[in-house]
Amino acid sequence: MSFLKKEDRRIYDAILSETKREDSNIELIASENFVSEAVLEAQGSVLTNKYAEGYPKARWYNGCEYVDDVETIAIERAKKLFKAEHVNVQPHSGTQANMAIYFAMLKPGDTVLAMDLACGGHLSHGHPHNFSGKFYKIAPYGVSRKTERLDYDEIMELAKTHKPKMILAGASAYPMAIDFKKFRQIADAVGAFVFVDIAHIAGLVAAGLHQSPVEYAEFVTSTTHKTLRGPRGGFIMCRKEFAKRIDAEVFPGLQGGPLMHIIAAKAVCFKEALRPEFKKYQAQILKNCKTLSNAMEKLGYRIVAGGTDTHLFLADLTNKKITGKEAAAVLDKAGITVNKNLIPFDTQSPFIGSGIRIGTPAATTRGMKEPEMKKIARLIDKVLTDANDEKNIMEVRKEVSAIVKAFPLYKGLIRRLEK
Ligand code: DSN
Repeated sequence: MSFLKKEDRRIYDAILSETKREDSNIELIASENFVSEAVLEAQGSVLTNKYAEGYPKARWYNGCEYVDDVETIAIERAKKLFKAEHVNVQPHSGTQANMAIYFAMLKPGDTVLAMDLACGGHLSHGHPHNFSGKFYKIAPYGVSRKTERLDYDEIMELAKTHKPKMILAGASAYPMAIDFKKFRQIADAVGAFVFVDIAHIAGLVAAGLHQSPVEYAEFVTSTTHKTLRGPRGGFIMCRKEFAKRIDAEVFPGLQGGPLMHIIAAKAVCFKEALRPEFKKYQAQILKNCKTLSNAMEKLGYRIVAGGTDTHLFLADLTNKKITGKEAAAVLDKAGITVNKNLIPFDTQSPFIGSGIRIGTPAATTRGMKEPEMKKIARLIDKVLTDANDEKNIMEVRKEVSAIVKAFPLYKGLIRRLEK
């Protein structure tokens, strides 16, 4: 970053500090990860200079021969990875990918059955302040009060009552596997189509460690930056019959020029995800998540839904006499990053939350395994048990530093940036 250092010291300093923060903390935010240096290089390339409105071989600008190659490669790799009939890699984000499905397939006021944010859904699945909640009639489904898991019989009843045009499956804070085949059956019973958002579990799906929705849903969207470990962005998979409609909705419907540097980085991410090592990585995410949640359960934490099948779990802190907001703040001080989260049927506001969401994709990328997960559970407990004791927090901070030192992030990057 020698040019940046000379040109804009404040931004250089912020990037350097963020690099150090990422290196020195244990990252447990379930939706975050660390991309490869190849992904970083692709997204930091001259492709950011190029306008390429349209699609490969059908652009509005000239000089697109190389970015055409990039986009075609990204599409082909994503199709192979997920066995999808059609892929659009242009959405700038997961929410924009989702928006394309709503806009292409529904009219304002149409009914959508989607998972309630308070039970683990996502803002773009119908939150009243999001476009989805403003333009469409949302019939929310949650989880069972008893099991805190999806109750497919109840979802079937809701579908029969509300007769939605679209049924949306997928979540951002649901720890258990989702049965997309059951969603297909529910949709068929009421004549709806199925849209699945796999942003969180895309890496697990790609690795064959979670049921794939591709054969059951007309539309599947995802981000590339969570378990999939690529650049920040979105993409859409759909059946061939909807290809033209979806592509036209993304461009010119919702977006102008695609971010070709990000599409290049998505292509690199898909290539990495097609390798056998990626499957091993995803399997380790799952082992780490189970180990960490079991260890926390042994320390007296109530684990929402009784466990995890995925890369994340929710710890209910009610019996620990600390809120999610307080817990996340004090853990951050100790160098452990998580986020506050609502638990199902929470009595706290979303700004406070009774729980924390913990995920293992990023820590697993660093090479951490089961022994580190057990240590991390003990450290989380030590912080939360004595949350007002600064000395206690600083002791944990030291232990965190010792753990991360053994798993350096981007070997030598900080030294190179400081040159
Ligand atoms: N903000 C993301 C998450 O943390 O789950 C969802 O988009």
